[in-house]
Amino acid sequence: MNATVITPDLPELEPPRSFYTYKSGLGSWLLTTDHKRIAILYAVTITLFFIMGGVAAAMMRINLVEPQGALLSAETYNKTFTFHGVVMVWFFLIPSIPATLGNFLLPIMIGARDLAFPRLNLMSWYLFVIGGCFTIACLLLGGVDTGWTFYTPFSTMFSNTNVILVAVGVFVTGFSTILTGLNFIVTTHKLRMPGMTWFKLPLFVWGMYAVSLVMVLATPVLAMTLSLIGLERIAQVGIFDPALGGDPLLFQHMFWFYSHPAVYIMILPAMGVASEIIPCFARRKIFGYEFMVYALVGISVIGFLVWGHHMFVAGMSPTATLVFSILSFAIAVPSAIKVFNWTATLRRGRITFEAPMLYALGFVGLFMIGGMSGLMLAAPALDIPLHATYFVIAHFHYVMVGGTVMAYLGGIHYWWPKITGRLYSEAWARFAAILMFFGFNFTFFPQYVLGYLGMPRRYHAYPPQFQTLNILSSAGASILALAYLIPVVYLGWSLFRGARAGNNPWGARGLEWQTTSPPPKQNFLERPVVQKAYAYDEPSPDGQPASGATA
Ligand code: HEM
Ligand SMILES: [Cu+2]
Repeated sequence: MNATVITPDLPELEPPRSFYTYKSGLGSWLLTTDHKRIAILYAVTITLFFIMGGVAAAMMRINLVEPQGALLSAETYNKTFTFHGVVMVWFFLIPSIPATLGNFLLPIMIGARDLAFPRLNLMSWYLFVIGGCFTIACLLLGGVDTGWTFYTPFSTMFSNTNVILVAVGVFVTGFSTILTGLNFIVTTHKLRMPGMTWFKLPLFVWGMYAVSLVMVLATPVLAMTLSLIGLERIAQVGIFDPALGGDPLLFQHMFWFYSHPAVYIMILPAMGVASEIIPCFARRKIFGYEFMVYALVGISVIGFLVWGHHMFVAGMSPTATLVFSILSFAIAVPSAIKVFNWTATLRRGRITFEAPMLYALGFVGLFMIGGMSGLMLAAPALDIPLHATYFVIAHFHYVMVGGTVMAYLGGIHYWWPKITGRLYSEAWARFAAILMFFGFNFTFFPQYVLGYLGMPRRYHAYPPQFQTLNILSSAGASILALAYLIPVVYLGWSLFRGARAGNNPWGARGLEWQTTSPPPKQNFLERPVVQKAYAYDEPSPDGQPASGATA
């Protein structure tokens, strides 16, 4: 008797192995269509870009220790800040949270297996890398000295550097942004699991959705602007050059029509991250959920109407100046609603200060300082003397580095146990977060004062009375650099040696905490249970008790 057992083929049910052990080898990563692996690919690449941008920042800060410039010639200094700006904006900040945390978490948070278009997702990463290669090639071939804003007529008529190469790099990356945005929009519309209604979505998903709309609508304008710069440089067609009948103001309108919304591409995801972390460590559902959603959407819409505040001294009409000023004040309203609601969530919460919470609180504080100084700049009477000074540098670093980078790191720490299945050293993580907050203020607060005293930006040398504050700022920058290095060490350690994290180490709510850590390739082994967002007042499906904090 031969009793052969015929096992039925079950192609759907893969063994419950995590997404990064189910297959190995470089090829399985470089050709993956798994949104979780693509998120890791992005995380690795943007970290490399952050390091390159950081080296450029260090060179600038070393140079500015001495009034006559300690390290770089004027020309090299110009190329250094251009490279720093281009890399940090397009190759770090814009992709940071959406491409890494968004890619990893968006499908899981809505109960889907992947994004709507997995192959397009992989292609977005390749476009990103190709764009990055152009930018690095440009650096190796001598660099660009126009600043990351490429203002004409300098960029088109006078600069004899590789403007076109870097424009191509940014142009190609733009496609990556657009495709990611489309993918997120379609995924959020089509792949939510049954029961996951729009108003049960976590605010992180709302943040990804809002930012995707901005990405898809704004980035094409950047692509056009960069193409026109190229055309003007090569063929002198007379779009921007007044001698040929063009208008340099047109360039600024086009550039900022993209680049102001782009700053919201950087900050909306950060708001999404903070809105996950704060309720979790306050053990309380977020205050005013609906208002938080409307505020996100409101910011995305008004974000398209305020670009002119970058051009108050460029020669706009007084009427345009007035309108842009008023609209810029208007955008403070939804931003203030968000800060108010985070604060209200904290009130009467049972707060604990784990590392992700420290980063999130750091984000809220620094974003507020950055935002308030933005209001000052939105008043033309203040902007006219402060424009193109270090006050502006301080303003956008408070928002982008104090805001987005802090939130990004907060998110990395919060979801680290989910992504890797491991815990990191809480003591080191708290230490790094506090050191970073301190180092950050030490670096950038003196720059507000420098700007107020009249030190212009983009100069490699300066009058001696500005030296003390510059030394302070550079000293702070070295502390900040150290604070960025520490997480690299303990997170790297955690990756190989960290204790097992378990599925839900923070006792958090949300579908991503109902699957294993790290998640299996298909995201869930069992069907997760949808609750309303931030149901900290109810027990969670995985057995975590209700928090008891007052709602
Ligand atoms: C880590 C410490 C950092 C230091 C010490 C630093 C320092 C500087 C300096 C000295 C400038 C040039 C100012 C000028 O001469 O006009 C600058 C410009 C800029 N930085 Fe940073 N930076 C840091 C981090 C970052 C990060 C993380 C980002 C973005 C994520 C960023 C984005 C920018 C941008 C967009 C500019 C404008 C460039 C321009 O206007 O041409 N920086 N930074
Ligand atoms: Cu703006």
